[in-house]
Amino acid sequence: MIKPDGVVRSKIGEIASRFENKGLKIVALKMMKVSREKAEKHYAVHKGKPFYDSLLNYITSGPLVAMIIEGNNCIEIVRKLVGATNGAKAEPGTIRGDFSTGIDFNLIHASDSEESAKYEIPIFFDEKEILSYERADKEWL
Ligand code: 3AN
Repeated sequence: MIKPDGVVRSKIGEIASRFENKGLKIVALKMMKVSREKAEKHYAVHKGKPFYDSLLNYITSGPLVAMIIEGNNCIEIVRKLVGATNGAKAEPGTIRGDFSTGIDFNLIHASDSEESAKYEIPIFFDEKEILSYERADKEWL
């Protein structure tokens, strides 16, 4: 998910292209403004933490771009490309390492396990919005 700061900072193309360039496949993508209710469901694991309210305000502050990405070792690779939670600590070359200076606005969210992906995807997508196609360079990936 490209969060609202990624959208207003015009990083949608830059971020999506990092996943495409690596060899992963975007199979669903949409821009939306999430309701408080959806945001609460998405960040349920953080309920009660000191940053929970500001996190919800941030994520509902403007449009975001939700994506479903597929590929070999997808979760491991995506998390590596995203970088550490705190942009100040994230390695240069990662999305957060290149564009974020802290933890409050870190441009992107990525599921950290298959289990969390299975929980998060239906919050943002209907089954019919997930499309099937082959990348033309599939044999090389
Ligand atoms: P990640 O997005 O790297 O998986 P999580 O799941 O620990 O990190 O945290 C979810 C989101 O909550 C982060 N992307 C960040 O926006 C916010 N967050 C996490 N820890 C803090 C913190 N200590 N202070 C402020 N915001 C935080």
